[in-house]
Amino acid sequence: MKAKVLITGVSGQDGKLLSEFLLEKDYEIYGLVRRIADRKFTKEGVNVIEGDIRDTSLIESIVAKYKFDEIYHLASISDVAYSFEHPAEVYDVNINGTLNLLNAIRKTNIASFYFAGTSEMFGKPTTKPQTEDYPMEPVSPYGVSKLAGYWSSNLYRQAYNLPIYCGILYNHESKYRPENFVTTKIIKGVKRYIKTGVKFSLGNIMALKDWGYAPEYVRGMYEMVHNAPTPSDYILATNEQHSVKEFLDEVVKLAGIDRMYVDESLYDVTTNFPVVTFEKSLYRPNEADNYMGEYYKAFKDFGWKPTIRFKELVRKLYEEIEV
Ligand code: G4F
Repeated sequence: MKAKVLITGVSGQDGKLLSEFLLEKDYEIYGLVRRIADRKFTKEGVNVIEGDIRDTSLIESIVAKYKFDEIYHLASISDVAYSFEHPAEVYDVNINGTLNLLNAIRKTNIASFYFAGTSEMFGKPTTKPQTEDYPMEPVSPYGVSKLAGYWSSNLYRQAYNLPIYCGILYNHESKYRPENFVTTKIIKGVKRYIKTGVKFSLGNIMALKDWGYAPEYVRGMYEMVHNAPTPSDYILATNEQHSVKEFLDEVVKLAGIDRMYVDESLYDVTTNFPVVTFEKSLYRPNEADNYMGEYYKAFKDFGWKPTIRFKELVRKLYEEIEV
């Protein structure tokens, strides 16, 4: 009999990648989708369940009916800038949605439950690299909401002896990232400039992040819940740090643009046209940065390590993302 898995947030980047990964492993896959978020979502091999993670009775009934072997809880509002504009909605979805699932699995014999934590829970670290026991002091409503989900997952793991695994994932990118995330915004913006000559805008390009390739991170989620010696918390990251400006410079180089920074813009030296302007209005009220994650615990416990490093990541994304 095939193992049954539920992926919440199956229409998001990680949900799509994880469902592709688990299809190869012959799982019976169920994916929870909030239609309001993704009306047209279908994927071959995925049984789509429509519903809102905040709907307590729906979540309880789905978990009781299908008796999943594994649940990967990836559903959340994950746009950090949006969380500053709509904190109440973000708390509601990210915290109450997680609680609904945690309460539902208490009544089942699930083999494993994965909670999608994030580097944003660390806030603005003062030292690097960060390990799993680095102080968690989030600086965005999104980070606060994820920390509440993370602590709730830890609490349920301890109090009820549940098989709950928490990933603490640093930025991880793929062709499935929408344009409200900076990697896709930069690649599409530069490609559009080449086609049309139209510039685009960015916010704070000095922010320091640890970027990896998302397909390797969903493999890490699977390996964590299957091969970790006991349910625990694990950082998945690259242990490298790069600024948004470095990412932009790499993309501009791949596009063959000879660049020059003047005041608040990046210019194409050949045409003398601006390619990017930097706008204070796109800065966040608080910038969460200085990220660099130490993935040693994941490597030691279940052999996970990233193989795609910064320059290769940018090149792959540049090739994979179309305008
Ligand atoms: O691509 P971003 O929007 O990702 P961010 O905020 O780091 O969050 C992502 O990674 C987290 C860690 O895994 C996740 F928890 C979260 O859910 C999400 O997946 O922004 C990256 C950086 C930020 O420092 C931002 O201030 O780029 C900077 N930035 C500069 N200009 C911009 C822009 N970000 C966006 N989205 N758009 C800009 O114009």
